[in-house]
Formats: sequence, C-alpha cells, structure tokens
Amino acid sequence: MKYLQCGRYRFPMSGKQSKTLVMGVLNVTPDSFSDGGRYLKLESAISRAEQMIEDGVDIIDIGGESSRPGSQALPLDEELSRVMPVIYALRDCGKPLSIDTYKPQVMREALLAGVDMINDISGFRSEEVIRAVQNSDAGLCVMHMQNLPDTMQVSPAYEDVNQEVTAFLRERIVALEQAGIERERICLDPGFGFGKTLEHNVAMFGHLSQFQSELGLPLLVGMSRKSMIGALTGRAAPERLAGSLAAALAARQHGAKIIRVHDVAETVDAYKVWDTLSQAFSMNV
Ligand code: 7PJ
Repeated sequence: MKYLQCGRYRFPMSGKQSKTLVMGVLNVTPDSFSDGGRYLKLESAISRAEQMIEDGVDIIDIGGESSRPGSQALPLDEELSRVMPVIYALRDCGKPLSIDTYKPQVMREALLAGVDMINDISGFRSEEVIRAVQNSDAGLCVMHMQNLPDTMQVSPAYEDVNQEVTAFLRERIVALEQAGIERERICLDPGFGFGKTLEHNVAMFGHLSQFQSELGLPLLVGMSRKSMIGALTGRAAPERLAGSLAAALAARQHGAKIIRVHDVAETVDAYKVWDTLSQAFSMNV
C-alpha cells in the first residue's frame, strides 16, 4: 500500500511523505428549471470549491444525487446535467476531482471529462460498472452498502457486520483485479450509515485498523454530519461540526487515509493542531 493512483495524481500512502487526505464534499443541489437557476447553482458550486481549495482540501468529491437515507434515485439525465458542468468548470482547478455516483453512464462521461476518482457507494457491483472504469487510471473508492438508500435504514441487520463488510470488500477487490485493474487504484470504505445502525457503525469503527491490515488497501472514511454523530450528540445536522471533527480525528488516529468531510477548513485546522501537539509530545518522551 505505497501509493494511491488517482488519475493525474499519485498520493503516497505510507512513509514520511504521506498524509491523511481531506476529501471535501461538493453537493450539486437541485436545480430550478430555469437557465438562470442552473447558472446560479453552477456558480455557487464553483465558489464553494474555490473556498475548499483555499481551506486546504486534497480531493473534491462532486455529487449530484443525494444518497441520504430515504432518498430516491435520480434520473440519469438530471444527474448528468447537475454534475457535468461542474466537472468541466473545475477540471483544471489544481486538485483531483472525484465523482460520487453509482451509474456507469455518469462514470463514463465523468472520466471522459477528466475526473481523477470514481466514488461508488454501491461498490462497483456489476460488470457494466467495472467496464466503465476499467480502461482509465482513475482512483476507485469501493464502498459497502446494505440495500439501497431508499430502504437501507429501515432495518439494517447483520450476523457480524465486520465480517460481512470485509467479505464484500474482498470479493470486490478480486472482481476488480480480475478485470485488470491495478490494486494501486483502489481504496476501501466500510460505508458508515449505509444500512447500519449506530451499533454497527461503532463496531465498524472499532475494526478500522483490521479492515486495513486484512485487506491491505487504503481506507476512506465518511462520518461527517451523519446521523451517527446526531445519535451520539443529540444534535441536528447543522450542529454536528464538533462531533464530526472528533470523528475525523479518531478515524485518522486509527489509520484512515482519506477523510470525507463537509467542513474542510475546520478539519484541516484540527489536523494541524493535532500534528504539532503530538509531535511535541513525542519529542519529550
Ligand atoms: C459517503 C459517500 C461515505 C463514500 C456519501 C453523506 C451521504 N461516499 N457518499 N463514503 N457518504 N465513499 O455525505 O451524508 O461515507 S453521501
């Protein structure tokens, strides 16, 4: 696990040069049907991305379809019309672009437009999806999800969540490698909140370093503002920043290599302070 190959970028994953990467969430929110509305949405997505760059983001994760619990699938044309203008506008922004999608047609278009990473919440489950990413050098984030967003939180159930997530991820790595995809392009995500109760999420968190050692690939973790933070703090989504920062620090401490967050500036600040203080500690012992 020396590098993660992400299109035009190649990130060291171990050794002195490696650092935890902060992936910033760029949601391209529903458009109004007028052209004016579309233009304003594009403009606000771009200025949000510029702000994230100023704040120290490492990867920008563009998403057109909400995958919050209970959300419905978005028609292909609508997803493309939300994300493609943003990809074209940002492709030379100096930071790698990731696309958060499970649709092979969106993956193909996004790769043609130059994205560096494909973040598939359904974990590259079909042959068609694998074919869409096969002949590229984009990074791939393979995430575990039980069921689909519209029903996944109705009654998540596992005999052993860690064992089942590990088995799924392992099987997907094999399928991707059989399609000729280099291991260096793959990172893994247990999928916090995707068909998991609070207990499942906590159990997966406790298993983070084993996921990494058993599967031997970098881990991406997304807990930012999720309902597990709400359940632990009793707070609604807009008030989950402090809880999300604690989760981001803890995930990094347990070996996560990429942290997917909404609050880039705050997460980068927390890491800077943590690094300096923990180095000071190690110099004194
Ligand atoms: C995740 C994601 C996550 C990865 C979303 C939200 C829901 N992709 N896309 N991991 N979550 N890889 O941000 O609350 O946890 S959308």
